[in-house]
Amino acid sequence: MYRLLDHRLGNVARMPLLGLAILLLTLTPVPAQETRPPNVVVIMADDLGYGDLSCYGATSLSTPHIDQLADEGIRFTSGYCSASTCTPTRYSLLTGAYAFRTPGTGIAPPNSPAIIQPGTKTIASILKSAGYRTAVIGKWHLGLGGPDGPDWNGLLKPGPLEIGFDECYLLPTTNDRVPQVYVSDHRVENLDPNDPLWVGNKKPSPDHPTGITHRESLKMDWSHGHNATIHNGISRIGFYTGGHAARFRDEDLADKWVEKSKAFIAENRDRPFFLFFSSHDIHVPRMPHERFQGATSLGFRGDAIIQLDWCVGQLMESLEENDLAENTLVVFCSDNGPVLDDGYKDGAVEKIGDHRAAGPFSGGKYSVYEGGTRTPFITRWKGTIKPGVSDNLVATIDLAHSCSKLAGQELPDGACPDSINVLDALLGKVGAKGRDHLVQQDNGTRGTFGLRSGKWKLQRHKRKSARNVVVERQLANTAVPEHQLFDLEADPAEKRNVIEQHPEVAKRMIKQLDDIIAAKQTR
Ligand code: NG6
Ligand code: CA
Repeated sequence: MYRLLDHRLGNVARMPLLGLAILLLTLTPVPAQETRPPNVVVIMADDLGYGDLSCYGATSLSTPHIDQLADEGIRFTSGYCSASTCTPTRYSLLTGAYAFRTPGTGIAPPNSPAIIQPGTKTIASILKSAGYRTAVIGKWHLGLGGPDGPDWNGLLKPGPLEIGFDECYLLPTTNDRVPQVYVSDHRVENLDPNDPLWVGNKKPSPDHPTGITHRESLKMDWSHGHNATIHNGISRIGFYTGGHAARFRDEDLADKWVEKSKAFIAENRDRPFFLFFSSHDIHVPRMPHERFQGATSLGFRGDAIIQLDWCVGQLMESLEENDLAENTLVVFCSDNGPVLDDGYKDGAVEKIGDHRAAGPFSGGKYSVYEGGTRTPFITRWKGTIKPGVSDNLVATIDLAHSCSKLAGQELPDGACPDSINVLDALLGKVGAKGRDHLVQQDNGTRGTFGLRSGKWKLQRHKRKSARNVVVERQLANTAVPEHQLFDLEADPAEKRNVIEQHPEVAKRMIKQLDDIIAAKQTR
């Protein structure tokens, strides 16, 4: 009823009396479902692997809230993000375009300008034009500001608000990149103008303490990179000074995302909304709240998974409290596969035990092996989705097109060029098909790609080696031929290259990959 009523009342002021009378006569009850499309909540985890949840086979820890989501919805076994690092996956989630088509979409540095240009059609802008209230809460990592980068002490635009979000509450980059402040809409929150924030990539003064000069003072040591400015006892990527009143404690991030999300859900309970809940968990530095520290035997990496699971439980509770669980499509996904040591000595490697973060797959973050992009993927819509497990191929890049359909919107010409409408598969409709194929990329290394099509997986490497194979549970560079072909049904770990046995399949897929890369769009 909401949209129609709102639209009709919007015209009242401009109507003569007779028109008003006719309007009132026609204001007969309209079934709520007809005019109010469901809310969409996308929960994106950071660096969470296929095997990191108990509903995906983990036995070293238990994730009851995410497991419940899977029990009440669909757990996908071929759910993917489109890249094995953060920025390109997020770029594609929002724009529905493969990131490899646009240079400059790799991992964004602290002072990155906005990567998605104002006016670009995104999942948020499309849902907004369908009458949704739209918000992103949590990690952004898609740059802020014009070509000169973010004006940390002024207006941080363009950013999410210029590409379809009504509101945002952000960790602007990643938790391991400076600065550790919240961005609320266009500004750093709680910034004291007398203590301006400076962010740069060079040491601001010879005596500026860093992870190198003050290593013994750190509460978590670094292993590679991450040795510049120290905040909260943790040294980071990049340098910054000032903005002290605005700085957060890493331990409080999850609570903050939940608090802001609950408020957003409650405020918008009477209208359709889109919430992109963008968790920083389980990205480094893994520093969960004190109440989760020690929750698992896996160290802070495992404890951060428990914190993420708690967040999901809180969001689901909030939907129940507001009586919205039956009117909300929830999508749970990850932005790339797992990594153990990603720059800090947090015990992830030493305490891994039997835990297989990528499940049965090889590779992980940074890799085009399946472990890099095949990740947990769950949809739930109470009362509409029939619970189950699906082998349909679906990907985060498809959410833009699929959710626009859900909201009754046609995609504008040229928008979301690689986003396929897989709504029926996401909703578990009988006979629904997912994607036919998916291109998997790493951070954007020119020429390195995976192509999944049916049971087949083609890998293309233009470099002679790739950081792809798990060696003693850590990613390592190994020599690779230019093309490899794997039969994922027989060999999910991509250990037996069968390109010589299936030259016709390889030929077809090499051409298909070349054609997709050369094309402007695939939908
Ligand atoms: C890498 C960082 C890594 C992580 C990654 C981005 C080093 C040595 N490594 O450059 O720690 O920050 O970028 O991760 O600095 S992502 O999930 O946001 O893509
Ligand atoms: Ca990530």
